[in-house]
Amino acid sequence: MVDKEQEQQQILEVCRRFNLQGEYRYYEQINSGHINTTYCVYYFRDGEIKDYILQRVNTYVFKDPYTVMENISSVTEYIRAKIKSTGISAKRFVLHYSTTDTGLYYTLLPDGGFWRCCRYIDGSISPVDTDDLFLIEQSGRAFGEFQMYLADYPIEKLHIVIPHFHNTIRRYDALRTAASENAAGRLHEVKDLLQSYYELEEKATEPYRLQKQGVLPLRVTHNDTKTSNVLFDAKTRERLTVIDLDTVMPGLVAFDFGDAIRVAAATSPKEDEADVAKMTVDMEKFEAFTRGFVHEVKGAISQAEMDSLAMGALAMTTECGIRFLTDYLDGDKYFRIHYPDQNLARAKRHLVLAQDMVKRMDDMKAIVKKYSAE
Ligand code: GN1
Ligand code: MG
Repeated sequence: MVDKEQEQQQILEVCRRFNLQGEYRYYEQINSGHINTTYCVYYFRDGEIKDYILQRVNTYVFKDPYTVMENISSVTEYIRAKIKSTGISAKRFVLHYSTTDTGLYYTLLPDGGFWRCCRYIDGSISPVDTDDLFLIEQSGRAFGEFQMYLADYPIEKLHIVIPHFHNTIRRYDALRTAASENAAGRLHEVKDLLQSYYELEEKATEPYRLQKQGVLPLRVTHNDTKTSNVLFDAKTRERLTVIDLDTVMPGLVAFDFGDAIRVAAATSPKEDEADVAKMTVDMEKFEAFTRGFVHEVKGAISQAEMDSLAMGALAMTTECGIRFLTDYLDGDKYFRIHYPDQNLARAKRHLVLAQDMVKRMDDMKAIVKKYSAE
């Protein structure tokens, strides 16, 4: 743990190492992510405020953060070159990470902290929980577009930064292990919840099994497609780019689509919504996201992939729910929490949403079909 003064000193040191120019003003912590520690730092230069995003990467989660930065720098350069080749400036449409004097995309502090820095995109916003249909559709376009930018990226170049990340079968195994170990002594509280999640196992693991059978191909995917991981233009509200590229790895289109739906298309976008009675799929939001996403990927993905999208929503909602439940059983070691039972609240919310997806599967599939046929 570092206190406020040490924190400020560390931040100033990181800024110095990344050669941030101008006059330092202040910094603030951004609390929306569950894994890394994120700050926004403000400098004054050429008569205006310039902001930078500094992050201390969580090395409990990302055991080899060097490979994370290799993936990110390679993928962002690839997208930048692609955008530039169309004659447009890529400045606002892809992240730009800073380098140190020695050309590195990271710096290590004496306490072992692994830090990186990127320029904040001017005039951008990233709403954490949105109900806005226009933004939801735009986020669908942003993630679909991301896939398309990387459709011909040499997938074998990517490092697997977290092995078996969206392996839903292993996620269930981890849940069983956590339940049998009962490290935090909380098993008795979650017996019913566990049982309900086990009932979803067969359906939730289907996309993963289809990949193993060779029906669904691996592509370069983002793997963390929350709406809060999209930047929008503050004025036009159109998408600018997707952010949080830590988990860019080989994956299924259905995972990127589905992981987005679990947040973007729920009646409440809050991951820990306590009022579970109101948790259902909001079909208007589902349609908005699908319209955006399918518009981008249509023609480039196979029929089997298109048919798997709605299934992906159920798979990713369930998978994320069991990850929260596993962490609750383990004693909250993985996801950052802001109050004691937050992982439990997250797990309950995701279960109710996943159960509703089972009921609405045919309707969700029909919407995907409608936009893929257009
Ligand atoms: C984590 O750090 P953040 O909030 O972007 C997690 C995702 C989960 C997400 C749930 C590396 O992402 O997989 O879907 O929380 N990232 C990692 O909100 O585990
Ligand atoms: Mg993330």
